[in-house]
Amino acid sequence: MLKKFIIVVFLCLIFPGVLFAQKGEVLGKGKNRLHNGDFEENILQPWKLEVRQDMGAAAEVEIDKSTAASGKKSAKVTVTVPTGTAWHVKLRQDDRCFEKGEKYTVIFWTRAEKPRNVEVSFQLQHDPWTVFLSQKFPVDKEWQEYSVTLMPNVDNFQDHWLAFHVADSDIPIWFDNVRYFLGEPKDEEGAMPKQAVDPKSKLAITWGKIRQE
Ligand SMILES: [Ca+2]
Repeated sequence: MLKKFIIVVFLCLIFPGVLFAQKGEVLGKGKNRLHNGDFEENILQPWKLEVRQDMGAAAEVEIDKSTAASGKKSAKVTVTVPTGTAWHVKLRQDDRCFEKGEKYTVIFWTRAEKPRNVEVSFQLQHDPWTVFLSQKFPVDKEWQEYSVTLMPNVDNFQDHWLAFHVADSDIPIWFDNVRYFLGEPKDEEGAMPKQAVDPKSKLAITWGKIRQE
């Protein structure tokens, strides 16, 4: 018993992610509903990389210490075999929450080895895989900040994911400083100081159509 306890404590010290809940919570305005959005720990969880090998895709993800929009690390996704269909590889965080009729904002930083696109998606994490919102953004070689604002017309408790779809290109892409909160960009609590370039293309969209994928 003591041995088991020591092992658990040891794991918690090595992997701080073990210490906090990984599922999204219903939090007040401006409070971040994502975990590990800055990729500063040497773990990816609760993010995961979904690779649809059955569709021919191949990809890998790593915590990259060589570039960051904030802190010292970011997440690098390399699609080694693209399929032309972005959602065949997705960096996603499951079990998020939103409430009907409220405004939500996701802010993230991204850059790529060469110009390419990325698709941001909010999707029901089981059949019928309802896409609550999906939006494509152009990504450049320099770090840039993007924001997406949505207003869902349904409640969702720990039953959708936020995902970045990248299988349409084999150009490596990095993500950093991802946040998801109730409110508009101005409502964010604890916003981190920007140490990268000023956002060149801060894009905002509003709630779009619900479609099936
Ligand atoms: Ca970081």
